[in-house]
This record gives sequence, structure tokens and C-alpha cells, in this order.
Amino acid sequence: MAFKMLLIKGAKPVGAAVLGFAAYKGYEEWQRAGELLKVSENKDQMKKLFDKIDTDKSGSINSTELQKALNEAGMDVNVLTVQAMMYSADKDSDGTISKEEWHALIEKILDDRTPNTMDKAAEKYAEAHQKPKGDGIVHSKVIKK
Ligand SMILES: [Ca+2]
Repeated sequence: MAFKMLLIKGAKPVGAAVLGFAAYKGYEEWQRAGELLKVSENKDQMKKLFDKIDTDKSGSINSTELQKALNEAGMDVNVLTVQAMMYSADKDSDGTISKEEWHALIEKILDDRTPNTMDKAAEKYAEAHQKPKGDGIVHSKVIKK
């Protein structure tokens, strides 16, 4: 009994750290998978994608279905990677990705794409505010440099 308690006490923090890392790694994989699975803001398409992955039509995605879908999309994933991906998406830890968890995941993937959009916006801004080139006039700013 005492030994069992010790094991549980000892295992808990390590387990939490491992799960945290798995979720982090898993989420990185999701970002990659998001491109291959053509994750988009189109909610109908994302529902269709869910149904496509949920091959046994149970209303949730399990790890076998996920691995199969990723392999079909051209992503070579092993069982560990799929498990990590499940960890990062399966918020209630029931071992499957429900529709709610799926849509939350899609939103997160899309949100994290925003930095790219921001970069593009910044690029456009920079382009629009560039000094005019080749107008034959030497600008005072140029001379100072
Ligand atoms: Ca779940």
C-alpha cells in the first residue's frame, strides 16, 4: 500500500511533464498536419473533414482513424506522434477527439497562422511606405546617410 502511494506520488509530476511535452510536440505536428489536411476557416469543409476522418462514424476521432487520415494525407506519422497529437487535442482525456475538440483545435491552428498574415501585412505596409526610387532627386535623408 505504502509502496503504491509512493509510486503514484512519484509518477505524478513526471507524468504531467511528459504529457505537457507530448501535448506541445503533438501540437507542432498538428500545425504541419493542418497544411496537409487543408485546414481552413470554412466550417462546412472542416465538418466534412471530421466526418471523413471519423471512418466508423462514431462521432469522434480515435487515434487509429487519425493515423490513417494523416498517412493518406501524406504525413508519415508513427504511433507515438499520433498519441502526442491526440494528447494535445483531446481536452477531456477520453481518448478521442470530439466535434467540439475538433473545432477548438481547428481554431487554434488557424489562430497560430496569424503571425504569417501579420508578416504579410507588415511587408505590404513597408512596401507602401518605401521611399520613392529613381526619381532623379537626391533626397536630404539620403545625403545624411
Ligand atoms: Ca475527447
